[in-house]
Amino acid sequence: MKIIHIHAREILNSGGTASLEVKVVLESGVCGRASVPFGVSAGSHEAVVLFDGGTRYGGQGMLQAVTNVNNEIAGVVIGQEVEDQRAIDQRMIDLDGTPNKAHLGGNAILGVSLAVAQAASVSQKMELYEYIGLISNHPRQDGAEVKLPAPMIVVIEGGKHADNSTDFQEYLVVPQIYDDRGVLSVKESVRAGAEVYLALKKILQANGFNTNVGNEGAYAPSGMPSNEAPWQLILEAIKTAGYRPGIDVMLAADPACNEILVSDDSGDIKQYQVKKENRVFSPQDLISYFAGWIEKYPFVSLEDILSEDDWENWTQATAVLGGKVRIIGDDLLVTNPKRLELAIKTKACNGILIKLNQIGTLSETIDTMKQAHSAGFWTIVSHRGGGETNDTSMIDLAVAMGSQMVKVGISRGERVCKYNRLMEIEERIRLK
Ligand code: 2PG
Ligand code: MG
Repeated sequence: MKIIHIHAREILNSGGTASLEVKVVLESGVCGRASVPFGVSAGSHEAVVLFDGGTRYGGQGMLQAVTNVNNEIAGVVIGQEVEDQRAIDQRMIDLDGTPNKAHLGGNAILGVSLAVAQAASVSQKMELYEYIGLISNHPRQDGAEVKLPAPMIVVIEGGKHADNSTDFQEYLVVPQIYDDRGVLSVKESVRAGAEVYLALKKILQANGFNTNVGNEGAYAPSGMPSNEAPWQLILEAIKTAGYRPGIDVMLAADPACNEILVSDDSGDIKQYQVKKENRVFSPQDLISYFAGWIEKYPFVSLEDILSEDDWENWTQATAVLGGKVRIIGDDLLVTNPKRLELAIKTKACNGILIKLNQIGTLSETIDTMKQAHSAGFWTIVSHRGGGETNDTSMIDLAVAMGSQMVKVGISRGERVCKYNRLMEIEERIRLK
């Protein structure tokens, strides 16, 4: 089915600035629609988010990216068969001609890439996760036994995602509630996460902390005595909600250490400023610090415990900690197949965070995820910190590719729509 029309427009994102929505129309009249998010603590190796600069939306308008879709990209995509996802993505990559999509903007390219997939799935009368499964040669089985991604829920946030909170960015819970057959129940796991979140609110209040939420819908309490203190409160919340830490509900952390990196002028000596502890950490100090957390608390994974180019120390961290928990690369890998290849070769980590807009097309994201799974890496598909939208394609992607987890906050509309989509998919798959 041929694409006859493409239209991009500016929309609002969860941070009150602009994002981009793309609509693709087929000759049958079928439409596909998608919108793209971007991050606040983005890594420097990500595909470029093309902002307008100037004064509109504080410099973060997307009119140039909109124009790029409606003119240059439309020129190479209109007339193409919508089912040729890979060829369409490649046309846009070639048209862009830069290694990081700086010319057209990763936001412009991804908007089209996802809207094309949406239109194709509607045209084929398939759910998006079924269609992505088909084009990635990853056809999935339906039925009661199917394994779905577990929710990884940020419940306390700091760093760049909140003011006056912790130095580290994300404190997460990973509820894993199983049904009678021993299959993970998304619905019950989401409920457990929500109940822990609600219990945590009361515990924070009882301890004199504010419970306003940050960018990702997690609490952003000011005045935490240390960066470790949130874990005690979270463990208490898990128990108060009636769950067993380490059995029903596990923990995960994303300290986002790239954001606290302070290098010397040469960039050779890497140090990390941890203000709450009044200390400057070396990479070795950080590894020992997080090793201490693993001894004390039931973690499944630690993400970005070092900065984005500190390859040698990542390898060391994974050698020391990677047998106990998954070491996840986010800013280190930016969903990029080349960086992932290096990580596999150097054993720099054993899990990858997946964000569609870090690389900028659906086809490249699928390739990265396949490569990760073949190397035994976990894949965790993630929301973005600041400029999120109500698009739920990331959930369909995680289901289609068999990801271990999805990382999303559990309040604010742009987050809950993602869990609601995951629960809807579970119902569809299990009932078949
Ligand atoms: C992260 C993300 C999402 P941002 O670091 O994992 O939680 O944050 O989108 O701001 O980069
Ligand atoms: Mg991260």
